[in-house]
Amino acid sequence: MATAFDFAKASYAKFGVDVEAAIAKLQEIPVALHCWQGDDVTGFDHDGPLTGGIQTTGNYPGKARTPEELMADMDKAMSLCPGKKKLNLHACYAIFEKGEYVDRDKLEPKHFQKWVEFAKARGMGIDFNPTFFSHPKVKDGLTLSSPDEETRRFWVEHGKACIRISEYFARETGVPCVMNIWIGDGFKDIPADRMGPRMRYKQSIEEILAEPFDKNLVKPCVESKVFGIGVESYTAGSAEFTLSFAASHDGVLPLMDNGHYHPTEVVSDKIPALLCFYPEIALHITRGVRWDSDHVLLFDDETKEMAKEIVRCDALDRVYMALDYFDASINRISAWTVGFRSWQKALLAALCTPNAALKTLQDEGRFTELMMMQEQMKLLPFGEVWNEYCRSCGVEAGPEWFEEIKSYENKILSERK
Ligand code: RNT
Ligand code: ZN
Repeated sequence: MATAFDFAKASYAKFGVDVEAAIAKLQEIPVALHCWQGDDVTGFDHDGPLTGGIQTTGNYPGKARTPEELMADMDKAMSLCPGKKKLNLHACYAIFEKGEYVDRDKLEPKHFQKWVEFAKARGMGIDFNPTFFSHPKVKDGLTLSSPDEETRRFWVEHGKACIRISEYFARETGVPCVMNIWIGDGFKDIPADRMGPRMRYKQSIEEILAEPFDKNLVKPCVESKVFGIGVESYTAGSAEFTLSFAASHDGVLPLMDNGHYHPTEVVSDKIPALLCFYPEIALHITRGVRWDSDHVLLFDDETKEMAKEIVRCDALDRVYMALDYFDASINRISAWTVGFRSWQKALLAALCTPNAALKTLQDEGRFTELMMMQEQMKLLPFGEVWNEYCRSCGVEAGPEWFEEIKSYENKILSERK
């Protein structure tokens, strides 16, 4: 008897789309899941507040307090998500032995050994981020761009330590490590010198990258930002700064976070622009509501459009995709799961789009028909393809996965007071 999926397959085939090929392809594409959704970007190396102009809001009970809890929570989330995962860590998630502590400039691979074991046991690669915030050595809101040489040096040493750790991750897992440099450095009010901090930031990144590393193993990125909370007037690592830095330094990738632009700018349009010039680029995928609020990713129009661009530029192997959001107002494991599943849906929908046929309509100037067809595509039975994809990955397609969240919350999270 023909199944609902058979009908869906036939509906797509009419438009020349092979949904089984799309499903097989998506199973191979890694997406990095960020550890910091699990504990509101706190980490294990400090007790202070979250700084750097980023904020989590909400006080949902049950946040992870230890490496063991965080790993267990991530495991739970990942077990509910289809697709291939990569682990995304921040340096502040270093794991110290009892009584041990080293500052960020002295971090070593051994402080991440437990994470490596975690990743290897699950067949995952690891991405890494130096943590240039939430630390007493952030001076007047500045790190790598600080005019205070001691401060700047400390953070350069942190960056170098992270290069060494990134290479260790890549060697251990056999998967290249994307190392993303993002600093919150900036000013609340109108600066008297905009170029000075940028020149120092440039010099600092160059000093970090002078640490020897294998370019096939470590992929350094620079992430831009337009503003932060309390840093509204000026950001050292602006879009022009980071793009120019990446363009002028061999092997450095630009990283676009879609929360980091003015509200009418769209990263979906920037992806193909950058792909004209860079062999590889990186993304932080998030959802901003009115500002860079880092809401949980949903299967919404711009999310779909970003995925479509990656797929129709045939760039799934040139774009490193990582999720970056943090919501403390809802169950954090559900937040991870909904966001990861949303990006999987967006990629799957993009892979089930007759991109070549639509491109032909554009190139032949048949814009009336193109509009009609793009609207028509929206009504194809995508839900059935999603169901089949989830089945093929051994996870629940429907809301049944939420039962797992509820019981985990009752059994495990409720014990965390
Ligand atoms: C901040 C940047 C940055 C952070 C993480 C925690 O606006 O998006 O990527 O979210 O490093
Ligand atoms: Zn980001």
